[in-house]
Amino acid sequence: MTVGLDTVKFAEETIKLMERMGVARAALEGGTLAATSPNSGETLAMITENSAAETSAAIGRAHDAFKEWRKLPAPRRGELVRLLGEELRSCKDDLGKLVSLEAGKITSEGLGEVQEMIDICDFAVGLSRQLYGLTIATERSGHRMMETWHPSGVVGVISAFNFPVAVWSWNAALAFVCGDSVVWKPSEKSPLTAMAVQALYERAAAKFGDDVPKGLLEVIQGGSKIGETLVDDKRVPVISATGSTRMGLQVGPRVAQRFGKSILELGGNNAAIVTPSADLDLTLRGVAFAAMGTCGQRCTSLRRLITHDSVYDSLIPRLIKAYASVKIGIPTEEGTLIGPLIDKDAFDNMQYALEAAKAAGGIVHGGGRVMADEYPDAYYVQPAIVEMPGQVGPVLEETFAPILYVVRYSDFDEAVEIQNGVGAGLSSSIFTQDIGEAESFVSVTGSDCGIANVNIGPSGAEIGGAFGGEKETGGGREAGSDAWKAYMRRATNTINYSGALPLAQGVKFDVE
Ligand code: UN1
Repeated sequence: MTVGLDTVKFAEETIKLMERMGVARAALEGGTLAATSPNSGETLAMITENSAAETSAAIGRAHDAFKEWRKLPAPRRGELVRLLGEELRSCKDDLGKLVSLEAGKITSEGLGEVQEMIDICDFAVGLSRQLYGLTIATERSGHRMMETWHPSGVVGVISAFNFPVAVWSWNAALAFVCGDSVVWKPSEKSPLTAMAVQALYERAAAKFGDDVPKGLLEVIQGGSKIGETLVDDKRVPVISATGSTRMGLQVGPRVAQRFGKSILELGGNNAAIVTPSADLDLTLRGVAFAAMGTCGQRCTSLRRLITHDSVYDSLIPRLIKAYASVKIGIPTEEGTLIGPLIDKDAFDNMQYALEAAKAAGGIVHGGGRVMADEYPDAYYVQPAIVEMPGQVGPVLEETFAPILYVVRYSDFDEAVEIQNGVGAGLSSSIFTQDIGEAESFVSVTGSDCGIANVNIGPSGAEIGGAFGGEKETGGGREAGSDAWKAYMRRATNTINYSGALPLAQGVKFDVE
């Protein structure tokens, strides 16, 4: 571990930020789970890990809390989320900084993550007055048919390091207004931001008053063992899990086996098609942010650039130049655009993928390690562009690193086929000025992803839309639109006020 002036500064700063947000210093010392900063490799804190038994007890408390919470009118529940939004507003700088320190995001992206939390709180407050069911025409006179939405129960949230707090908030803000309680297992790579958010939640709950039950939010810290405990517990009817497709393959069947519901937000292998009519200046900027932003560690990061032959030579050399000149560094330093990879595993995976790409005939630009002398325990890399002879080898897989594979196409249908020709189905985009191509791309015969954009990259979605994807991305939807329905159970009610008993479908069943 490096112990230089800078690294000591990170730990001190982290503890100060956490204390300001209401986390006691004692909770950051003496535990067995190390919170590490990817910026330096330094240990920021040693926190307490939870056992399976503690996890089970936390689920029990959340279950009890749900039974009380569900009785509150939804707009009253919305008030708690409004107060949480206020806490987030007042601590936006501190929490954003903590995201930068723990997850390695640059300042504007750390702040952006907190803004995403504030936005979903606002959305959920409005939603708390809009949990509508339908009234449906019945075939019987003197009857009314309607649907009612009821809270589901405990929602288990398993989140990833790359959006350590925003993804929790998409789930929790909705779950709370829907009348559910939440047990949250953050990534063991980002436990501190979760602790800070828990403390901010406690502040909001204290302001809310006595009718917020204890246990409405439980945070459990640790690795896959406690994740499994959460996933297997029948008292948790909904599991929302964000992570790799490999993780989803474990979680999905286990939850299904006990007839729980899962909301899976898994891997993405997101592409952009650059057509002959694309505005190349706009495309360049769109591609640069989507592919290099967050050091390529968003589920929505751009990984494949499907480029028309006619624009290849005007765009790709410019892009290679932009890649070579982008500022890589400590994410909180002014002007930095690319922070570190999360850890050594991420770096190794990136290098394997680049080797595999070379073996498959790819030409690699960039991709090497930088700043290793200064920060031997941190993994800063030059983002990589790889010119590929086709969609083969590592191009078919998601590697959570800043690698952009470029492939050529000559025919529009072929481009859409390449776009859809991978296992994942999260996000996609097209750069074009041709309205026919744009419409085709978002049409039934176009992109098969949960997100399909025109003239913006695949990443950086707003919370107002439903977020998630198809195929190996898992099919879940979170955040906006009607994603709330996954957090509630639906009842269909038929009410007979006729005094007679006409049966549906004209069935006769008369008894004396
Ligand atoms: C993720 O990477 O898990 O669309 C979520 C985006 C963000 C969310 C990404 N709003 O890039």
